[in-house]
Amino acid sequence: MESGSVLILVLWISFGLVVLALYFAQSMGFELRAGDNRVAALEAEHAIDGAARYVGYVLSKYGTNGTIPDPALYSSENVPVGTDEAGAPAFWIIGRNDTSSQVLDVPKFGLVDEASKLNLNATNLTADMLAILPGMTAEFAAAIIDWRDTNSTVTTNGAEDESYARLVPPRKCKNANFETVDELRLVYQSTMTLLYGEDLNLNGVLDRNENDGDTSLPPDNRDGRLNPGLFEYVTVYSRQPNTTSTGTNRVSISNRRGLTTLLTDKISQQRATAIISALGPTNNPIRSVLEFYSRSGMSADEFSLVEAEITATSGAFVEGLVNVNTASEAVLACIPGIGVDLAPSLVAQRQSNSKRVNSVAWVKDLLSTAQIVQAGPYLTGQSYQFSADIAALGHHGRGYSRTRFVFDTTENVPKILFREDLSRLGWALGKQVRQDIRLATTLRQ
Ligand SMILES: [Ca+2]
Ligand SMILES: [Ca+2]
Ligand SMILES: [Ca+2]
Ligand SMILES: [Ca+2]
Repeated sequence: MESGSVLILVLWISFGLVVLALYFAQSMGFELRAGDNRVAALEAEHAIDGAARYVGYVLSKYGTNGTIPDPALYSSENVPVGTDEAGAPAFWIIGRNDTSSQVLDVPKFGLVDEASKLNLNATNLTADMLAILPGMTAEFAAAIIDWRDTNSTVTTNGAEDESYARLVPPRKCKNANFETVDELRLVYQSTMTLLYGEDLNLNGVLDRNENDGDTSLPPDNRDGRLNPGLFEYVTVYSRQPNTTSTGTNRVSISNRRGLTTLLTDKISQQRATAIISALGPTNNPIRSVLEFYSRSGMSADEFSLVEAEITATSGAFVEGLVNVNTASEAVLACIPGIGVDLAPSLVAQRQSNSKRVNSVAWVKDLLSTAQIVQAGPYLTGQSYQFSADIAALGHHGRGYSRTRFVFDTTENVPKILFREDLSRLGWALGKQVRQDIRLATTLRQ
């Protein structure tokens, strides 16, 4: 029996300067006794805390030096907490599919790489890039850039103080970096449809109410495919350190002397000389690690020895690079030099290539020299921030709680940068988990 009633509460509340939050609650279709439910809800919350500690352990063991933990090495689905008896509290880590094809209502489980998304604060992010994302408008893309840039000059289609002054209540354009992705709610002409699309519970899969047209929220086009909103594609957390695994500074690709030392050390003096020579004259600057590889004439094996040791930028961190090994087709389509034409072939290539881990090298074979020059400054093969979107149930499938954490691995010990309770978005574990729990409950009775 499916629950027919979906209760959606929408409360816009403001606090502090002007912070708006949107709350949802969806009836879960379980028969719950109030007291037992409270216990189960507490168990679910404790399961989430336990899961967060587990994720910290997983990242410290399998997610060091920019590595994405292999999902085969950790548990992310129906993981029992406290005891492994049937009906114990359990958690799930809601992940994302590597492919654009989706099975209706079946989430993928695992950690999500924040570098798979566009970073709203990346200095090389443009309105034109954002506008390529599915469902975006040129106006909202430009308003995002105006919200973030430090000037008050209205860009084409954009919005600065004059536009915000007309809102009720009026507010100022921030003119500074985004601190959270949720801040997008404050940007001029922000709408539920732009931010959530059809994915009202932000789980990356097409739930029943997201494929029934206007029968229940959200409005959707009932086409059997999930059209996510902007929240699916953007982050504020991705950044990688300009230091190596041993804590020393990476070598700048414009520092020929430093490169010679590194290449001699990692490969050989003879190859170092040949590689430096292949880079060409120094008045033709190299703009990215990918372009360096393309010009160097190195083999993929040679490049793998130095890739994590070199950088194209100064400063302690590089902000907002996109990991070409995890980014969705929609995100790759926004990258200059890749675009909507080449993004599908990149996704197809990486799915058939097991040697892509931690590297951008394979991209060289799919792009022209001009495309490499354009795309290189946006791309990386390393990731240091991960979301753990944890949903949990108390005993016998009762209670439901969900919290999303963002972890940072740039220091030795993984740190939590952000946590947000998403329980208000309602059930996000899909139809199968719900059916399994009902079946287990029925068998118990
Ligand atoms: Ca501005
Ligand atoms: Ca969904
Ligand atoms: Ca709907
Ligand atoms: Ca749809």
